[in-house]
Amino acid sequence: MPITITAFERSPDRGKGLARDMRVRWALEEVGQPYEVRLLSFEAMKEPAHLALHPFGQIPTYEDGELTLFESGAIVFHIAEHHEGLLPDDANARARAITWMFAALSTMEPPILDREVTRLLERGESWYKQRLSAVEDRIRKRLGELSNRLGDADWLDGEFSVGDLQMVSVLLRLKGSALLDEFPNLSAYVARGEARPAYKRAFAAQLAVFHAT
Ligand code: GTB
Repeated sequence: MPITITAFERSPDRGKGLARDMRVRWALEEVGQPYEVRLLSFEAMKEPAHLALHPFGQIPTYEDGELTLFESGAIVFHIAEHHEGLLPDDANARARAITWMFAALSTMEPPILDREVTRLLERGESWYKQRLSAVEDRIRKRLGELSNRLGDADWLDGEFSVGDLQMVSVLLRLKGSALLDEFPNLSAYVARGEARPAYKRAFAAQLAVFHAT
């Protein structure tokens, strides 16, 4: 049985590749593992068959033989640990790549998610502008720190790793915003990620779903 992941039957992002199956697809493409995709409607995600795989009724999930996983971070980490290509061999470099993966998900992504929630759900509030500005300041601070660390390097720690895959995926949520444009080295870093053949294959695959449905 091939690896099977789940994804939106009809992604609300209309094929922009922002749903989290994209990170899993990208990781699988980087390590050269074929996979199948089971597409789910919002209704199907909340049905018992899917809840048995994912307690929160979300995508993505990952099935490989007897193993079922949920949480894109855990899935991508599992793929990186079990296949060549996303983690360095040297033990210390490997630990640093894992650190960057966590930094992407637990330091960079939360304020970026806050911004999305604010823009989506709080626009009508009297305090909307102040809140958005405060959230954007928090993001700007983190981007500045990341930009300083990256400097003029291509990737965060030597060769491309799972840390870069997650960091680029998180920063892509800001693509097109003035925030990312304030940091040209980060914009170029994101563009380098998008230029990887594995990213392009993953992106095309999720876009094909949007066009087909
Ligand atoms: N922490 C989990 C993970 O990383 O796997 C989060 C999973 C998650 O948020 N899944 C979302 C989902 O299933 C899809 S990706 N939502 C349906 C539900 O909860 O009922 C999040 C997402 C959705 C839409 C966009 N978009 O339109 O731009 C971007 C990201």
